Amino acid sequence: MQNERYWIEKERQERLLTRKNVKADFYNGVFERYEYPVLTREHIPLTWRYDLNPETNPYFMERLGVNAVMNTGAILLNGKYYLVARIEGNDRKSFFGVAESDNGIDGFRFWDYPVELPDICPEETNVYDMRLTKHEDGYIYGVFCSESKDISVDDLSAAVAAAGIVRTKDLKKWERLPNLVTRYSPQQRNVVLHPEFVDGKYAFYTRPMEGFIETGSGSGIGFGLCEDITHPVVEEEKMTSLRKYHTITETKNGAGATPIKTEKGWLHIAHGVRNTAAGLRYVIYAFATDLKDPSKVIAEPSGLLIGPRGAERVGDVSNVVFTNGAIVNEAGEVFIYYASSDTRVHVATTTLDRLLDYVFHTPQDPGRSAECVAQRCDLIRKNLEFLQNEQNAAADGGRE
Ligand code: M1P
Repeated sequence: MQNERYWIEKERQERLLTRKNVKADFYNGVFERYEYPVLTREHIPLTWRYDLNPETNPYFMERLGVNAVMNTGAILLNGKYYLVARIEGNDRKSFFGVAESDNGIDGFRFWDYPVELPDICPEETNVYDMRLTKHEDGYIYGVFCSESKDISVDDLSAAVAAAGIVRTKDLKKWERLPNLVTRYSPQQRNVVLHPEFVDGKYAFYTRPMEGFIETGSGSGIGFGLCEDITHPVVEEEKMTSLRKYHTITETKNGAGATPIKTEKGWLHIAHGVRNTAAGLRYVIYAFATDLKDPSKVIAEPSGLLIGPRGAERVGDVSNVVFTNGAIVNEAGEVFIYYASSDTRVHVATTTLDRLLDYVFHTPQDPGRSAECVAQRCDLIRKNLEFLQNEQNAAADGGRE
């Protein structure tokens, strides 16, 4: 017989899973925020956490607790919205789970089992942050961070980050390929596979790093080509979106969602990091690259697209928003999945038209306060003139 508490918890979870999401009272014209996160640790099935047998779990305790659900890869398949979430156990190890929804804004439910990745790297300690790419070769690729202990130094917390690669057709059976080798970057995180061949080769967005946390001289998001995805090597990385002094990318940045193809260019939704007295602050920004040369930035609006707001600001790693997945549906609606403070997952919605308008018509960062204030005064002057003209036209209309 089930423990009575099971039914209480089951009912409570059912209320959470069936709760309708509603647009939050937030407006900036660019995207909508939502009242509720789309995934939290409370969404994790009870069967993943509790031993339901009262003989072996008389107190109905969580035996394998889950600490956080965050950073999700995202994909639309056969009209359903799928997130491949980073799930962090109480033991700090992350793994992946697939959650499915009919509409992309609520009702996400995890499948019965988490993803069991082929275990081909005995030294791999942790895996996280999968980006899903529907590639023109017919596979869905998942590129994720594969983390191992750095045994070359005498430091217990030293680690090495590499890009792990898996591929699938159905998110159920996963084939693991060797980790990506980047000839000149000792560490890699935030690696994303471009959905199309470039010059007949697989193309990766990379993030050259000198250390596990610090990018060192790594100057931004990199881009490199790879001949053979089954023996993935990137010999050369050139730079795309750069880190810049006194901007949201000063400390580091990294590719996020798989780039979205539009008639004006590839749309990228990435993250930028700056340092503050309160620690690192992660925000989400957007830019576009050239359709023929996806490494060439052709538009980069000033500042952040999504920053941590309200309750999003607090969590295991506070002051962080991070994305590694977005979905565009057939109606041109865009769903940007982002985690806040490494704790839970939210959705922001917009449309392709609005995102393109944002990316191509938001002014660039001129780089200095004096020029930023001139840029703002120019906007104000034009607005005041516009309002005056409107007023004049209304007054003229009244006189006629
Ligand atoms: O803690 C914030 C994020 O830190 C890392 O991002 P980056 O490599 O840019 O520093 C990632 O580990 C990410 O998972 C995490 O959300």
